[in-house]
Amino acid sequence: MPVPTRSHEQPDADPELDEQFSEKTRHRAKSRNRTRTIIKQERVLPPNAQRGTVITAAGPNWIVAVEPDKVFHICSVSGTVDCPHIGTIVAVGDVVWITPETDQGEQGTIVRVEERRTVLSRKAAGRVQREQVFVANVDQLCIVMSTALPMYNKRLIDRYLIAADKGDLQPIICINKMDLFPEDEDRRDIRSDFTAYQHLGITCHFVSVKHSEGIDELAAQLVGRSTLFSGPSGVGKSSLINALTDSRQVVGAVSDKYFTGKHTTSAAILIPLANGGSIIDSPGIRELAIWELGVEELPFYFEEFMPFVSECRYATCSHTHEPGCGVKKAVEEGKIDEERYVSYLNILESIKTPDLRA
Ligand SMILES: Nc1nc2c(ncn2[C@@H]2O[C@H](COP(=O)(O)OP(=O)(O)O)[C@@H](O)[C@H]2O)c(=O)[nH]1
Ligand SMILES: [Mg+2]
Ligand SMILES: [Zn+2]
Repeated sequence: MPVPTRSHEQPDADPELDEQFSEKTRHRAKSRNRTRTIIKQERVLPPNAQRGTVITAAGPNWIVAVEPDKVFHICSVSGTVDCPHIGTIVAVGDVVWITPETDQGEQGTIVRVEERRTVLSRKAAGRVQREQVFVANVDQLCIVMSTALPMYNKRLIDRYLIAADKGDLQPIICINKMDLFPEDEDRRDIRSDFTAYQHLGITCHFVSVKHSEGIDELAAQLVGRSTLFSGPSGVGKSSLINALTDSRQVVGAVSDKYFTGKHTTSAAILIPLANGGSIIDSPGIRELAIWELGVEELPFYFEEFMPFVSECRYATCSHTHEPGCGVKKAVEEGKIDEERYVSYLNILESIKTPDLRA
């Protein structure tokens, strides 16, 4: 294995290489769009309707764990689904009502989608303004990155933090592959690279799945809650989830039944935890364009800027080029983390010139 190197260069994301947007997914999304779904609100439920949770996608259909015994049903979405939201009608984690088709095995039709408690979403790739919901109703977002191969991307972490804040998810940061840096000095460097986040009250875990390091501490934070694991591909999300749950069994059971061959993480999948709560494994993402984020509201998502904003000479200060900017002064004096400020500039730029990213 090559010796990993760490550099402070943060690559800019490339939406075209996004794992989630493989040609296959694109094709599937296209054919899914062809069938029109009419959203009707507060339709009366059929008497045989049953409630359940969407655990993963299987082609154009959804696998729903139906209460009370969590029996998997493969479900299509009704052409006249009763749904309180537009855009992504069904997502993993959604609580839905289905009408089972008992004579044909465990199949059904989703007739109602309940209101979402939380969402993690982004602006969908492409020119059309559309929200893409990754997952609904999770409590926590565990942002997973690795020390190297690939090295963590703080620009992406800061985008995740905004998406979590908007969608009401509690963020956690998890840096995997600590085994690649056995020297104390390197480990100290890596940890100190995250002090700005610890100051913001975000728990940072430094773990190694390979050496079973830090896994118990992370597991303790997951009990009784639902947690989405998200990050670029190759950082060890699936390995980590295997170490924390019997996900192999769940993924295996779903794959045997609904997929021919192995189910790699091509869609998000919800895995229950033995002691309460659940974990959601998801495909790697490289790009996170935040849905509905205005230039004026952006500074509010950088909480640590707030005490200095009142010192700006101009009330409309964008904290970029203006003279007498309190935020820039605080960055120069080391009171605001320079890298967080770089993320601010980066996101501001992408809001102003969305076409460059879309
Ligand atoms: N050195 C090292 N490699 C790891 C560790 N965890 C996972 N990997 C490797 O990283 C690669 C990607 O892992 P995977 O779990 O598929 O990542 P995912 O794409 O984020 O789900 C695999 O080759 C794993 O064996 C770790 O703690 N240390
Ligand atoms: Mg994976
Ligand atoms: Zn300013």
